[in-house]
Amino acid sequence: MGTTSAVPPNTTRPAPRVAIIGAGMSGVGMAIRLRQAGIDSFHLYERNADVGGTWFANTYPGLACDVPVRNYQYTFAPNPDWTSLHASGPEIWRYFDDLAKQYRIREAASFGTEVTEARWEGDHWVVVTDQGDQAEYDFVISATGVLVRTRTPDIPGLDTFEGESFHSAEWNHDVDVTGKRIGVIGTGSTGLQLTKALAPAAAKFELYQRTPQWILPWTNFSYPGFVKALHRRWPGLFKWEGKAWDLVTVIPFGNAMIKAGWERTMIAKACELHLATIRDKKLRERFTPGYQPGCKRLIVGSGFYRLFNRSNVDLVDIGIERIEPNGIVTSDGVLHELDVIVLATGFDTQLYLRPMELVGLDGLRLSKLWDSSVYSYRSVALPGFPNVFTLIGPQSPFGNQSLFGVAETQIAFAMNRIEEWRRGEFESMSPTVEATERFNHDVRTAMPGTIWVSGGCESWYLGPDGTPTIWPWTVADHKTMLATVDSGDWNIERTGTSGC
Ligand code: NA7
Repeated sequence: MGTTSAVPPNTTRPAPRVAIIGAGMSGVGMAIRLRQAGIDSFHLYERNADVGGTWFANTYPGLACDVPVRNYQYTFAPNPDWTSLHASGPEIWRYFDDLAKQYRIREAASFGTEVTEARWEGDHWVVVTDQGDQAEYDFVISATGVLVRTRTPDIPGLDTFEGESFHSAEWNHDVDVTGKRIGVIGTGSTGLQLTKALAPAAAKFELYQRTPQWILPWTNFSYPGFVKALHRRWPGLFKWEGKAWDLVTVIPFGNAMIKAGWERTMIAKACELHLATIRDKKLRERFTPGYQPGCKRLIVGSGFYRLFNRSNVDLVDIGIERIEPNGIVTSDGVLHELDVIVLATGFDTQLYLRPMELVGLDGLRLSKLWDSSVYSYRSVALPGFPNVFTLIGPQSPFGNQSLFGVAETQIAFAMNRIEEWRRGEFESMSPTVEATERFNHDVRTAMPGTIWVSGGCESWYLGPDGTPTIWPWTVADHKTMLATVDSGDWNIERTGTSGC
């Protein structure tokens, strides 16, 4: 098996039929790469009504990305017109909208359509949807995302609340929250952004905190017009700015997550100094986490703590006992009367492709393979499922990284295999069980040094047995491990062979 070749092959083989499941960041990226390679025989399936994934579904006030925007875009489709270092949710969605138009993504997509099953039929896949359609493909690309299925807390009486209540990812824009009594449950990145956006104009704002979070102080700034003009005139500047942000943020953050060292110390110090800006000692104690910074996904931003000096803003860190028609009752028996309750309670992060069923070689089912926990081969493939590649699937590098860079590495891996197939170099390939087990053994061995294990917290990175289901090395390692195919790790069917 070779490495990269974007050159169309000298072969009479028909173009590969590719099903892309999900039209979010990674699915759209894959579709663009296929178009750029002259392969139009692909189809996207998307359960939302349009492209964008997370950036389509989430529309809550204050939504923004905490990764510098020059690193939060495809390197093969840079945008010179970003308005600020940290782009807002609507601006990121417009980026996808523009790309969808430019690369005719929507005409190759079924929206409002969920894939329920994909079956391997010996030499091709049959993809079945909830609309009753089915179609045949040579490859299945899973691009189903990670922060997708909302997690609704199991609080007694939630359904009896007579005000407005919704999850942050299902924002109800018919509700005018200005001047209302608002309770936000959850203190992740979403809870922080909502607090900054809603607290100033609320009659009363209460943030319900179960676990305090570390917050890295950070600021945003706008790009002046001349910077955009420069970027348009000399697109090469993007590379330098992207590389600079890589050096200042992406690489040190990545290193801090996986091993002890100056990066971890520096990030911890910055968070501690930020916390120390709270003058009121009692309030500071209530905001002080009991675990190391980075163990839960680090929150990035400034201006949050000082909002709690306002008379209309309160931190509620007494447990929630139940919800009544008029508001939330805490375990001290106090009823907090509210008009709106927002559930910023996160996502079920261990589902990935599920509830979709994949049926692979010898009737192997994904639900069986992932019975006790999700896993993969090097974050891109699954044993027993030929010609399936996963983007932003289990064991991808997640901790405070730009998922664009991660997805690009995985897309390049899938594209290289598709180009090889196009040249007739193989019929189907899937990683061996042994190689997958070896990879997972290496992952488990590397985990204890990571902040997600040693940091002493519960987080959405952890699988059911408490082991993180994410990549324990650097993004550079991820790139290296996916630059080539270790052919001994794969069952490869070639024409006229029964595997090697
Ligand atoms: P997160 O980061 O998963 O945060 C969810 C928050 O909701 C977290 O503070 C949880 O507390 C809290 N939570 C969850 N269930 C409950 C119940 N039952 N009661 C009280 N509090 C609860 O989700 P976000 O949407 O903020 O961010 C998701 C990702 O988006 C983020 O990591 C970035 O990648 C961007 P806990 O800490 O579990 O005690």
